[in-house]
Amino acid sequence: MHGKLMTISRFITEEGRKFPQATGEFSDLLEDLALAAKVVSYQVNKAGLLDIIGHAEYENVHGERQQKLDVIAHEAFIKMLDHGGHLAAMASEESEEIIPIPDQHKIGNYIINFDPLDGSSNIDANISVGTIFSVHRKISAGERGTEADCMQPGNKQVAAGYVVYGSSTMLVYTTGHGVHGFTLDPAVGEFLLSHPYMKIPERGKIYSCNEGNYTYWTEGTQKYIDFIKSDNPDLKHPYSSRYVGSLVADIHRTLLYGGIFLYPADRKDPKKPFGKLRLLYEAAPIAWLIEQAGGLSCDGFGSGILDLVPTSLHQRVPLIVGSREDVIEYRDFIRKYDRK
Ligand code: P6P
Repeated sequence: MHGKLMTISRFITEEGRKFPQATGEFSDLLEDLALAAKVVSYQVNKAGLLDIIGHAEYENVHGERQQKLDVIAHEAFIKMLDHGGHLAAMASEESEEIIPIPDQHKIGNYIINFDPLDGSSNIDANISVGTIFSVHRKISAGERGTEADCMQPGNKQVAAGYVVYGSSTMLVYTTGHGVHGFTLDPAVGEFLLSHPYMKIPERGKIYSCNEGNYTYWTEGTQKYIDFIKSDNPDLKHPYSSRYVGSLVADIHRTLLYGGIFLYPADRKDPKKPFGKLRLLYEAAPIAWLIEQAGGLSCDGFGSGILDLVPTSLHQRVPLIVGSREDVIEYRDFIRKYDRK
């Protein structure tokens, strides 16, 4: 037996003892999340067999055709989380409005923003997909949670993380005391601690972005990408390009191997001037997680992601995130070429 097998429940409890201010309620919420992740993992891994691949009958709130697994994941997280007594409201990518806690259930002191199944357009190609979640304390006065509780800046998060449904299912989270990774052992149905205190390398050798959008990026972003693809002697080392097109898969690799992930603002679609990714349940949790692992994040316009004050539930934001030295180098190009 390699070292002691630490389940996520035991780890959360032991970590909770180190930080007495963390209430038991908070630990229970994380355990509910882990349970929901097991349910979704089972569905995702069985997708091909249970004929739930392919488009659902209708489109989601953003006019995107909703994959059946999207719907299953969305409903699984709601069903697993709405009766634990820890939440006052939820917000999901798949729901235009916030999701209230049913009348018959106890209302708690936290809210959760989540993307139930990010990257779902890749499901048919059997590419890794993921769930992303962000937890805040309720701040509104009334009993029930409100949009204002969900629309807090990333620097107010109390927990954030993702589940990556890949060759194995992993849950990676932070509560502000480091980043910890757990791998699901299907035999026992437990998430076991496999990556304690994860740290992102100071600098990586991989850049990750959709270069098909190059024409639409700002000059600073274009010059940065040109630089890391060049043989400029100022370059610390050559870079490789890796882009899955599934946010959780690209971020998980960036966390483990280092480097930089970019979904910058682009002028491709005037309706989406800030790129494709959402602030509340994609960029903010990812940015906090990477910063907790020693990395950096920015929006390409001079702000850190965690300082952005949300203005709408599903607002989009550019996301540049990764190894400290790589993000600092990117910011230098933005400062040099984009500051008018
Ligand atoms: P593009 C998947 O659809 C997703 O929402 C993220 O998971 C991913 O990072 C991004 O879109 C990919 O977008 O425009 O490069 O295909």
